[in-house]
Amino acid sequence: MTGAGVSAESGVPTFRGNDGLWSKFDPTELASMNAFMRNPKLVWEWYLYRRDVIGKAEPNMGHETLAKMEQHLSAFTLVTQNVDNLHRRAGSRNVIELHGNIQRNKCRQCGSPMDQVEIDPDNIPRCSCGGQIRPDVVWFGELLPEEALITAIKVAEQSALFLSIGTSALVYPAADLPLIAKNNGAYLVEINPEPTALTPYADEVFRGKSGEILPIIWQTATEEASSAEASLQTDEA
Ligand code: BV8
Ligand code: ZN
Repeated sequence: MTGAGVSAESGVPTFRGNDGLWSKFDPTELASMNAFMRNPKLVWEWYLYRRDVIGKAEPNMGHETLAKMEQHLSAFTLVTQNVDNLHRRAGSRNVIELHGNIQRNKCRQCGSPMDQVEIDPDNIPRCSCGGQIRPDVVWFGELLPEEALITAIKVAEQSALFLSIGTSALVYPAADLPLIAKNNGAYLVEINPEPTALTPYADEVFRGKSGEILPIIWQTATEEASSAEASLQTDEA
């Protein structure tokens, strides 16, 4: 499971870091339905600003390594709290987006997708049903997409290894997933330069940047796998 920290090395500010998005704004001030009802122009300006930052960002070695893992491992699932679409741009296919995707729009009323609509914060477009167009992300106080959450819980329950990468593990119900995995026997690994709420429960902690640590983990794992393969062949020979 990944959080905003995975995109930090791509230049996308995290939420809680000192350069974080939240340092200037309070999340409930902007990432919530009542913020949108109170001031839809401000909320859309904030999302258009973030879309612009994300549009200029490139996936980093952390995103790319997770895409490689998906290609080479039979039982691998990527769950993300991020809405920045960088996992898909790095080549990940089966991405469970718990909090939606900032590149998508939807109608606030009927929920129909409205991705092609040009957004002018001063004159927010409406759906044919009359509903205002909003970003297709999960706001505070909103339920997560049911299908995504149910699948993520099922995968966490079945996992033998759960990597919590670049997340402060503060936002629920996403923050429940590593503990569900651990309570069902998974080996729990945290990759984060800082300690988090999850650190005390982790079986192993890599204290560093995911863009540096993930490639090393993958390199080591593939080297060990190929040497194990080689020794197997010599034994059989
Ligand atoms: C819900 C999309 C049921 C939008 C996001 C009162 C009223 C209502 C709800 C609540 C309430 N009190 C609590 C709640 C529940 C609330 C919640 O958990 N609040 C928290 C703050 C306590 N949750 C919800 O509201 C959820 N819905 O509960 O519905 C319900 C319904 C009605 C009433 C009650 C309950 C919805 C939560 C989803 C919110 N949407 N995003 C948008 O993006 O605009 S959350 C947003 O913040 C992100 O998606 C992400 O999930 C979260 C940020 O967390 P992180 O990803 O962890 O990022 P953060 O900056 O915190 O940490 C970055 C980490 O990276 C750090 O640890 C840092 O050290 C590390 N790092 C930095 N650099 C690197 C690195 N790591 C690795 N490498 C690096 N280079
Ligand atoms: Zn509509």
